[in-house]
Amino acid sequence: MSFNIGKGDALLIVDVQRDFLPGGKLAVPQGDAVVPVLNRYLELAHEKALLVIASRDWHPPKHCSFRDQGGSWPEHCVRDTPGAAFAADLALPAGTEVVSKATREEAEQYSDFDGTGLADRLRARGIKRLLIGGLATDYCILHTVRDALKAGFAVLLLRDAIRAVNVKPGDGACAEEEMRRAGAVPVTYDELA
Ligand code: VGL
Ligand code: ZN
Repeated sequence: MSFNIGKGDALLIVDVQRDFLPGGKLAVPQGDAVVPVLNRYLELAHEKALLVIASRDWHPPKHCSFRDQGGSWPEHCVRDTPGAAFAADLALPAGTEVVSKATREEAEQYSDFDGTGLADRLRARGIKRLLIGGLATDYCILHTVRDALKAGFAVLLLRDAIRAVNVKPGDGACAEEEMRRAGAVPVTYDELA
């Protein structure tokens, strides 16, 4: 199958931040494994002149999702701290557009589209399809993919470039199944290149 990657496509890299990698404050198992794969997708994006967007979880110090504020996560991705930085080895190009989310104390925002204006920004650029990878499959990837489809974008889910938290075993697999049913097309690098 040919996916004809090019005009109208954008690469959306979700939350590949140090706190989500092994050793980080909310480490996703094997979260670091997405980095070299995403670097290959970034090379493809460069070859095909795709827009590249990188989102980041960008919490204030007392975000409601943190356990000591009554939430369910350890403190993570506090804005302007080293843990909130993108993975050091992720080869984001100079023109990468950054989307910051969950920036207000009182609101959780797992989706890159929630309150960020991202859909309109993409439409204004003529983007019709998104290649989506990053962390974590069962949270920010799931919510972002759902919203992308609802907003009318086609989605290629980069299934070799996502990893799950798996609070319950199987959460990641369930999320992948839900995204597929909703219309996301799972692909691997070799199928695209
Ligand atoms: C995420 C848990 C808490 C994510 C963000 O980026 O998937 N997960 N905050
Ligand atoms: Zn978070």
